[in-house]
Amino acid sequence: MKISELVEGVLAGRRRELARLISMIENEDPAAAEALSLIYKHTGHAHIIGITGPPGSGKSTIVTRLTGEYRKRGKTVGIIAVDPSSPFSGGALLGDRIRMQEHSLDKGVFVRSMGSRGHLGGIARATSDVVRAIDASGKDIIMVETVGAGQSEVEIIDIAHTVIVTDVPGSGDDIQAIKAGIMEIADIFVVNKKDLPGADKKVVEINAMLDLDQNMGMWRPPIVLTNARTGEGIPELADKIEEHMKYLIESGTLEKKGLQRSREELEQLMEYRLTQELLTHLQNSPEYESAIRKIAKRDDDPYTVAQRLIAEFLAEYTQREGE
Ligand SMILES: Nc1nc2c(ncn2[C@@H]2O[C@H](COP(=O)(O)OP(=O)(O)O)[C@@H](O)[C@H]2O)c(=O)[nH]1
Ligand SMILES: [Mg+2]
Repeated sequence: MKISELVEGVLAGRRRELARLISMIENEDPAAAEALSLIYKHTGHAHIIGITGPPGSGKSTIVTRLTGEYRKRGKTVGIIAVDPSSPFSGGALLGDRIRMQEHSLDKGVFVRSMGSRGHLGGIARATSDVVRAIDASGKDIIMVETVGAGQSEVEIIDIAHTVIVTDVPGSGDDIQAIKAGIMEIADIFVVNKKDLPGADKKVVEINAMLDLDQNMGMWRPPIVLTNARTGEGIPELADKIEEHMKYLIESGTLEKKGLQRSREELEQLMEYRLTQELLTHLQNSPEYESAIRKIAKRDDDPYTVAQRLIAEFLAEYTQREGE
């Protein structure tokens, strides 16, 4: 398939082409970058929601329920389940897939699971590109589920407009307790499994913690009680998510964050490209190996050599561009 056809299919919202592009992103196919650059202008419309929290707290069930709610409200939905432990087609997500089956025949829903192993640019980079592909395909809402067990849930704030942190009753001191670092990234708290004892106590605990937060801005994260099994509290959660987006727009936060993200992304890409160009250039230069040997023998120091090599490269690069 030609890139232009692939891009056309993604922009038309066709499932097959979207799945294909996501596989290319996953496999770090160089053609994916070309497609991503072509679709970029068509992104930026979806409300991206991150959902993180301890394993078993009900994230996948909440995502499934929210999907139903959004479909009722006439919105299309994309879902990405990021599992840091299992490879892409691993068994851990099978349960999620079965649960999502009620939506699997719905053309307004697109579901994808991602393993976080084997991404050179990191899981955040790959996830961000996959979100973009789904965004370009015209989905109104994109939900990203990550397990609260490492770097991924902190990286989710770079991608999501709204971060939901889930917890369950009675998880105070045991291993289910949400780490402080995750609490700080929450825009909305969900205390799921409200049918279990201790749900109200959990709300009190989170509120007490929020009262102590010195860095809170204009938005105080609301706490929503849900029973994701029955769907109780899910419409309220969808309302709070919408309210948060309204806040982001009206406070100017959305625009500010968009600029910040564009700056960071551009700088990361430039850094990567520059380094690649420089290293390619050096690989063909015989002096490079001898410079390394000199550093190892203490005949030269890496600080001076780095500065010299970059200066030489830039001079040559500028000359080459000018020709
Ligand atoms: N009692 C109860 N169980 C729930 C609720 N929500 C989810 N569960 C169950 O909790 C288990 C873990 O849910 P899952 O959505 O896979 O959690 P995840 O690991 O955070 O994605 C499943 O067996 C769900 O059926 C709830 O509100 N109440
Ligand atoms: Mg899950």
